[in-house]
Amino acid sequence: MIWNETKECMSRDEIHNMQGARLRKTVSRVYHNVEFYRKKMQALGLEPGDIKGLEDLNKLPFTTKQDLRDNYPFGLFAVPQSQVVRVHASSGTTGKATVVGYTRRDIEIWQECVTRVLAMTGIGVHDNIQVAYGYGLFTGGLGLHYGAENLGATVIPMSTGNTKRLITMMEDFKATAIACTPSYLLHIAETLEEEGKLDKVNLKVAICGAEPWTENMRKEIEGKLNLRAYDIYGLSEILGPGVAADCDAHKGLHVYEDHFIPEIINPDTLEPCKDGEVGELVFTTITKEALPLFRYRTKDLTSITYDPCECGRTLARISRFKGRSDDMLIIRGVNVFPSQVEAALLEIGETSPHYILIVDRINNLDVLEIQVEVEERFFSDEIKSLERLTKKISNLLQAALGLAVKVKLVEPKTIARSQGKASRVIDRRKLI
Ligand code: DLL
Repeated sequence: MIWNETKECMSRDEIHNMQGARLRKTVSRVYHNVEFYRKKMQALGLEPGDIKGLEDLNKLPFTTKQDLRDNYPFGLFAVPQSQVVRVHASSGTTGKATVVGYTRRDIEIWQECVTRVLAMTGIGVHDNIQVAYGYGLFTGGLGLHYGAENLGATVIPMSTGNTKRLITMMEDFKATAIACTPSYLLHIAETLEEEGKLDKVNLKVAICGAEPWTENMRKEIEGKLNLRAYDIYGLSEILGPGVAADCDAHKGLHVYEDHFIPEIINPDTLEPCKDGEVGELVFTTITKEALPLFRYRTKDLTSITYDPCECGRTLARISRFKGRSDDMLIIRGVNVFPSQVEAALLEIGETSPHYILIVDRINNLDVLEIQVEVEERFFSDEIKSLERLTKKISNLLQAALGLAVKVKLVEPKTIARSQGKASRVIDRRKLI
């Protein structure tokens, strides 16, 4: 196994000391260069010298996406424009886009983080990797691209847009690895199957992320494509892809704690959660130059453990994401995450991982309908088998969610496929 022992296998004391020292430096630099944080700290009666180490982290103010929007586009940057070598931005479906910036050093660190992830999955200089995340303002494409190039692998910069061409090149260029969203990889698998090419491609590793997916989905992908699939996490505000990723043990994602300090908080009380307890993930960056952030609230829900991993790494691990707090649906008082539906559906052999949740309000009552694709044969067989399967899925989902749901089985290819982040929910209540 290849890993960078000096950074990934330090003792917990060494990690703490390094984080403390980097935090002190960051706080002082930010205080002097970012008016927004200086004012926030002053309002709390804080001087940079009050942050002596990790034990003082919780004195610092939180940062939210709204703070980035309010300071659009470059208001939170801690360096002059001349030192910024790249910007990325989120799509900003609601309100303004969130803009992030990088100095040359930030780009180098980002590259190194992604390189570590790829090395952790076993990718090396002999691999040909298709990067099929979107290139452009989204961090997925360029993030994976430079990390893979830095590692010395051969990059095939596909971006998204043309699945047939991607498959032709996968075959012709003998791609051994692919990086894309898990939902897009399923679509690629489906297309390979249709074209009778599943055994003509030579993929060994997939680096999937940018959206929540379950362990069942990971196994489904591994089985369909006969490869090893890994989970990569990141967000543009903190870095882009490469903040954390899972190793061969698949027992949580290792956080690159030499650059980011993770915390898990209760999103209602803002108090820290115990290790192993699910809450909102919060990050403080400790090496970022252009856009350092204190205690950024990601809205991503997970838990953390500091126990050493069986792979030998000592870095903290966050569990596979349950979803985002703003993805959570509240239906007749019950909290529902799309990931719970996915996990339950994938327990049943006859369904595919293509599903959508539709929430509606009928006669003042919230109703959840789950549409899921099932194999063609259920539609050609006698009607009873379809009814039987509908009943089986309804019972299973009711038990998993604690809520009665309406299940509609649909034919293959009915639910729209996505090449980027999949959209799994239509909430018609918001449209009323
Ligand atoms: O999605 C960065 C990325 C690109 C990560 C490629 C991995 C691979 P944003 O567009 O800013 O950045 O979206 C960040 O996506 O807060 C999570 O809600 C979600 N997300 C990202 N990776 C995962 C993952 C990129 N592995 C938001 N599992 C985050 C679950 C993920 N959710």
